[in-house]
Amino acid sequence: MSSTNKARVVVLISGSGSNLQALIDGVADKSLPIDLVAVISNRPEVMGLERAVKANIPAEVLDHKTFADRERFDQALMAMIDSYHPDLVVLAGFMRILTPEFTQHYLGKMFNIHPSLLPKFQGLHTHQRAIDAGEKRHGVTVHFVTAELDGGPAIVQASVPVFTSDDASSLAKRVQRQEHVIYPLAVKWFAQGDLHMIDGKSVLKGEPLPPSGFQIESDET
Ligand code: NHR
Ligand code: GAR
Repeated sequence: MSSTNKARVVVLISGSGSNLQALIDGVADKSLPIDLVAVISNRPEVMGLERAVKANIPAEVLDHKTFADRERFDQALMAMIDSYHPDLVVLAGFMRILTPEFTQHYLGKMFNIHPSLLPKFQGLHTHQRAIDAGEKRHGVTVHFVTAELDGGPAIVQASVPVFTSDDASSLAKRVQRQEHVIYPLAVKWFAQGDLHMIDGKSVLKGEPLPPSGFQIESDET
């Protein structure tokens, strides 16, 4: 296949970009048939931007603090993204809530990775909340983005054990190792044309996925 008919992917970040790195590594080792056409951060000077530059991917900053309101930030972000003509938009640790106009514009073409076993623990500080709730297992979910925060149809979910010795940081590390497995997997399914959002559900190879998505269980410590 020539590079011109690979799926064009724009990645949105706010921070360290380890999930971005997992995608970059998949492209580099040829396991992920996509073109990473741009990385956009709402925060200047984050490590994810350096990762993009190192991988020769156009890296842009759109600082939300320079906009009067969410609507105007989202309009500018949409214009920037669309200038790259993406097939897929990937939120990878992107920390700004998006307006319904934005999510509608990319409906069925935008993923998020959320560090919990959705529908449990929507929102922020998920690792500490899972520990405080006494959960035996915790994990991460890739889902299509809809207007409902962390509420779009799940694609794939990986779970890990929670140990009594865990704090939020040790648990986050265990979860993040799974993030770097399942995000490239979901992006690959989409790029191959195997994954669609149909009638508000995730459909893989013609089969509707269960509400919590394709399940992966890891027992690594
Ligand atoms: N937008 C919509 N409409 N739907 C989703 O499912 C979204 C979304 C935007 C981001 C990621 C999400 C997560 O995985 C995501 C999913 C940020 C916040 C938040 O409260 C909540 C959820 C997520 C990301 N952000 C604060 C805000 O005012 C800012 C926090 C900060 O800057 O540190 O936007 O968890
Ligand atoms: C990841 O753990 C991701 O699941 C989480 O932020 C981290 C970003 O790491 N996402 C959210 O909390 C979304 N609100 P990264 O920048 O190294 O990919």
